[in-house]
Amino acid sequence: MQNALMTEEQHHTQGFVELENQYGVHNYRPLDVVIERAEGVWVYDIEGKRYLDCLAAYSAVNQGHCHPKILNAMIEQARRVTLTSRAFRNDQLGLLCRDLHELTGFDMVLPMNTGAEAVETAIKTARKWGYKVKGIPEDTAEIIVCANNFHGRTTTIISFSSEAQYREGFGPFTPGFKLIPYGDAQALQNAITPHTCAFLVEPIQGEAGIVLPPEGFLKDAADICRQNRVLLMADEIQSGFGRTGKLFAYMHEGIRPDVLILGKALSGGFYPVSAVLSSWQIMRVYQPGDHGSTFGGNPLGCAVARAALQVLTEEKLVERSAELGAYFLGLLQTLRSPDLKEVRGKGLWIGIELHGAARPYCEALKDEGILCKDTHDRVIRIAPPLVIRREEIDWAFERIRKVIERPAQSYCG
Ligand code: PXG
Repeated sequence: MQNALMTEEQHHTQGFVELENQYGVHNYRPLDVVIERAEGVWVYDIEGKRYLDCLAAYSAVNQGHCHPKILNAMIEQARRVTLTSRAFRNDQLGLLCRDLHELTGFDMVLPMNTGAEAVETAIKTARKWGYKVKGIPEDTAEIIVCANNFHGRTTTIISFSSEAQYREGFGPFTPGFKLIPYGDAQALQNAITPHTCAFLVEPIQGEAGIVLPPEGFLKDAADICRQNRVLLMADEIQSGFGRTGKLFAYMHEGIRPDVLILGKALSGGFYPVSAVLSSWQIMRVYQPGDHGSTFGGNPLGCAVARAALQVLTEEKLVERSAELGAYFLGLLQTLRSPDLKEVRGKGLWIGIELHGAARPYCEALKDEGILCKDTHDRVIRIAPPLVIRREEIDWAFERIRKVIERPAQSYCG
């Protein structure tokens, strides 16, 4: 009905932009490209223009858009049963938990939906473990977090954000968090008290602008946590599932967190599926009724996630990310421009840091057929689906070079 009432104009980009601006809340400032379909690394807008997706929905579509195997799993499961609630069991949840155990080595899985919910779940897990197992006095547990963290948007999570805009106007905040500088093991050591139950960290900071910690930081942090009986909780929602060239980014330093937080690519972008993984010793703090979610562990999500994990393994996406990421980074590091500050990354997760605003470059890249997103004002994030091919990287690089090496003044007007 709505479609029939649309004017000819509304079928074009500006029409959709206006519709969204009129009826949708303005909590984002998207590039004005209206996507109507996608396949693999390519997305298509309503005007028929094709773009190479260099954002991959913030790493949720590592397996590529609309992967046929995940799509089939979703359709088949949707025909059988989609939601049972956890009041009953379903024939998919146990299989997903087993698959995750076999892939990661963690004993137990607590399924949720969005990333923020998984982070909230990890926080609750750490606190309960702190009280029940470590013996921290009730309501005094502390969790250490890092400056410039991004762990989601719930009230508790923004309570420990160091980004003013994420907090402004949303108080009062949840207490019990301590901020330290990212990558500073000594600061972690100094911040620990007998009340500390956990250290929550992104092994590589995504939203902060693809920030790699100094080498050895995670290893030192893991040692400090172990020595002080503090849980190391890795948020691999964006860095996980091959993005950095390892299955998980913590593997670059040969460590193993106590709690692993997953989301995004766990479902290949089809459906929100997140999870918290840990050992039996930690997860046994939960009793029936302590925590839950209507959709968490639902059969549709579990079937989709199982297929997404299979694709990751079968198509060797972790290995691809390591190999093609090094290739892409090597190309991008040959870029020359007075506006360019640094090109850094791991696997297919690359940040191009500029001296000025990144947004105009993202607009220009869009016109060249590449979609990417500025982060922290000055960083262009390059994070294509891990199914990208070498020829597609070459294609992208030529366009990125054209835009980056163009004289800066062409972006001022
Ligand atoms: N942890 C990390 C490391 C993330 O990158 C989350 C948690 C939260 O996930 P959910 O599914 O709740 O969004 C993320 C999410 C945004 C935004 O606008 C979020 C992310 C990336 C870019 C934008 O909220 N990452």
